[in-house]
Amino acid sequence: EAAGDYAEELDYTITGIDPGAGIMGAAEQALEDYDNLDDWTLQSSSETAMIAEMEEAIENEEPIVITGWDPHWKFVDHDLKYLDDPEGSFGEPEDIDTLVREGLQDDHPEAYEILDNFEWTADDMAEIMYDIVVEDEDPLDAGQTWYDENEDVVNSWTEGVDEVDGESFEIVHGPWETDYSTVGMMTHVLEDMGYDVETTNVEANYMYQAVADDDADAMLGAWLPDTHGEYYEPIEDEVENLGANMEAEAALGLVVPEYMDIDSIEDLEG
Ligand code: PBE
Repeated sequence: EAAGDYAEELDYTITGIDPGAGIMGAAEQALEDYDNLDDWTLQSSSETAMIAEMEEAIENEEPIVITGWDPHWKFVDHDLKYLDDPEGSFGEPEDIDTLVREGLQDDHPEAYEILDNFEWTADDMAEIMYDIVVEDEDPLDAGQTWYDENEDVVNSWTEGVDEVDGESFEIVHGPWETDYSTVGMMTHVLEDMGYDVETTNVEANYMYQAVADDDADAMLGAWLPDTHGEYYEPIEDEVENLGANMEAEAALGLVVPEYMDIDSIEDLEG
């Protein structure tokens, strides 16, 4: 197969995830930015369905183009590559921020301080994600394993913070394994400090609205400034941003199996 001959085999289709995900907006932007993608469309599904399609393609050594991101477990188990993005449709590596509702510091100063101290790395998150997706573990079990193996890290967030007595605390998160991993871990951290933690999975736009409306106390997966910019900007003044819990390691792009002999989005013919 010559480079770029994949378009027909792929039916001019990029395989994506849930329509509310920020990466879907970036992929739509790429369809506009690249002339060679004029005839292509972005197929929405879910993270689970996209991964299933990717794994089937890999099994048959067939081409596939997916919306991909870091941190993610999929790069551990499969030989994949990001396509170069000379137009910059997918932006630069960004931060993952922690957002809390206004008034949290007064109502739950202990949780506020822990969340303010919370920071980790893409490798940390990927360990939990791997256990969830590949080992089929429950997010809470995978989060507990990471916690047990990284007590020094957790202690650096909780040191000097007083325990509480069964106060309830609600975390809202998106429908992706990045968020399940983070929340699975943080639930144990807060529960060990005496909180009664409830977690709710919602669509991306509602996640931001819930914190702005005080329906939830916190969210831990704000991909900013770009991926979730359209959700964040309208409510920016109604939440408190505690800064990055992961710095400059979150990245988006179009991802293909290594065996496809193209290197750039520009190589996808249309
Ligand atoms: N993601 C994972 C999400 C954020 C976390 C990249 C799939 C998105 O909104 O695109």
